[in-house]
Amino acid sequence: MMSPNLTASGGCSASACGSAAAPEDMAPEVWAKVKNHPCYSEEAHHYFARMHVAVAPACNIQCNYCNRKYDCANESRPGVVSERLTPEQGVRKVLAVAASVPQLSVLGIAGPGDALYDWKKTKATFDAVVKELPDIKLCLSTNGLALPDHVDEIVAMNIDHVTITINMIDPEIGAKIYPWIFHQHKRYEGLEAARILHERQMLGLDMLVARGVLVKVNSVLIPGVNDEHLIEVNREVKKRGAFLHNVMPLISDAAHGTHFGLTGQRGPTAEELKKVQDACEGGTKLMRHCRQCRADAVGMLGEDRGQEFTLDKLPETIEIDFARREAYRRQIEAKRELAAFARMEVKPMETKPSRVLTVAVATKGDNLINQHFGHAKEFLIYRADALGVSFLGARKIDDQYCQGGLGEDSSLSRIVALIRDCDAMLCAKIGGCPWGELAAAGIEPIDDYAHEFIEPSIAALYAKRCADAPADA
Ligand code: CLF
Ligand code: SF4
Repeated sequence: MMSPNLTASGGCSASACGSAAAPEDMAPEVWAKVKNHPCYSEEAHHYFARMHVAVAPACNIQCNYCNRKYDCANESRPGVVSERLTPEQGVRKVLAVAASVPQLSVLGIAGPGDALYDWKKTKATFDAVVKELPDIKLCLSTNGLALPDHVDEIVAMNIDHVTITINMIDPEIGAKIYPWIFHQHKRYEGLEAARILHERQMLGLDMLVARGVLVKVNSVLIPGVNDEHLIEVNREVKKRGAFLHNVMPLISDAAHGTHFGLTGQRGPTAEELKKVQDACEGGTKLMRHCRQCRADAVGMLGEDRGQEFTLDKLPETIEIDFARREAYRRQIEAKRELAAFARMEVKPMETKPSRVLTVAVATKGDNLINQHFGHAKEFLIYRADALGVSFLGARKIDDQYCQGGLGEDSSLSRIVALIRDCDAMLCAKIGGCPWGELAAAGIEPIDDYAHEFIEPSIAALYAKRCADAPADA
C-alpha cells in the first residue's frame, strides 16, 4: 500500500491523544510502546524519526486513488518516483540511516504495494533489520485484505504498530472506492469486492486489538463519497479498540493517472477536512500530525531526507554507534523531564471557555520554539483555551521566506495567507519586514519565547492575554 511515488493521498494518524499526550496522560505500558514512535505520539514526533523502505511493490486490491506506477496512496503522497528495493538493499539502507540519524526509532513498510500481500519481502526485511538493529521499532501499513492471515506472525515478530487503511464500513460506499480485489486466488468486483474487503478489515482489526497490537486506522477523505460516512467509520473503529484514527485528505490530480484524478474527483478543502476531523474528535483518538509521507520517506515527519540515502549514496561499510543512539535517547528523556517541569509551572487559567487563542509555531524539533521565521518550512498550529493547549495540525510552507539570505516578498504573502486565522506566530527570531506584514494581517509575531518549550509557552501567552484583557472585561 504505498509506493515510491504515489498518486493519491493516504498516510497514518493521532491527535489530542496518542498524539499530543505526554507520559503523565497515558498508562505506562501504552506510553512505553508509543514514546519513541513519531506517528503514534505527537509528543514523540518532536524528537524521533521514522523511515520507510519500499520493498513491497505487489498489491491485492485497486483503490480509485492509486496508480501503481506511483506510490500507494494509503500511506504516502503522490508524485515522485523513487527506488524500489530488494529486502537486502532495504536492510543496507536502514543501517546506513541508523548510522547517521540517531533520531531514527521506527522502520515502517508501507508499500509501494501492500506490506502484507507482499509478505515474504516485508518479513525478510524486518527479520534481517532486527538482527542488526535491535533498538528499532517495526511498523507496517496495510489495506487489511490479507491481514487476518498474518496476525500470528505479526505478534511473534513484536510488531506492535499496524496501520489499516479503512475508508468505509458500508460496502455500497466501498464499491465507489475499490473497483476490484484479488482474494484467495480469485478476482472480485463491485459490491462483493467491497464487502469482502470490509469483513477482512474488521476481522483483522479485532484480531490485532485482542493481541494487544496498537492499531492506527487511516481514512482517505473523498468529498461526496465518504466524507460524512467517515464519522461512522470513526465510531466503529473506536468501538473495536483502534488506538488512533487518521483522517487524511484525498490528493487527486489528473497527472497522477488515477481513476479519481482522471474523472475529476477533487480532494477536500482544509475546512472540509477539519469539519470531519472535528466531528470525529469525540470518537477514537485523532491523529493530526500526519504529513502523508512517501513509501520511502526518511527523517523527522516534517522533513524528507530520502535523497541523502539513495542506493548509490550508501557507504560500502556501515558501522552503527549504538552508544550514540543510546545517548540520544537518554538526552530526550532528560528533555522530557524539563518539559514536564515547564508544564507544571503553568498555572491553570480561570477564564471563560469561550476565549480562544490560535497560534502558529516555527520549530526545527526538540519540542522547542527554535526556528527563525525566514527558515521555517512548516508551522505547527495550536489552540489554547481555558481547558489547555491542543495541537491542531501542521501547515507546510512551499517556499520559505528567506532564500539565499534575502527575504522573498511573494513567499511572504503566501505565508501570511497560510496562517491568516492565527492570532500569533511564535518563532526564535524574525526580521522587521515580515514582522510588519504579519502584524498588519492581525497576526502578532512573538520571539519572546525563543528556545522555550512550545506548549508551556503558549499556555503562558494565553495566561498573559487573559490577564491583560479578562474575559469579563
Ligand atoms: Fe510509517 Fe505509518 Fe508506521 Fe508512521 S507513517 S507505516 S505509522 S512509521 Fe506517519 Fe507518514 Fe502519516 Fe503514516 S506521518 S503517513 S502516519
Ligand atoms: Fe494502491 Fe490501494 Fe494497493 Fe495501496 S492498497 S498500493 S493505494 S491500490
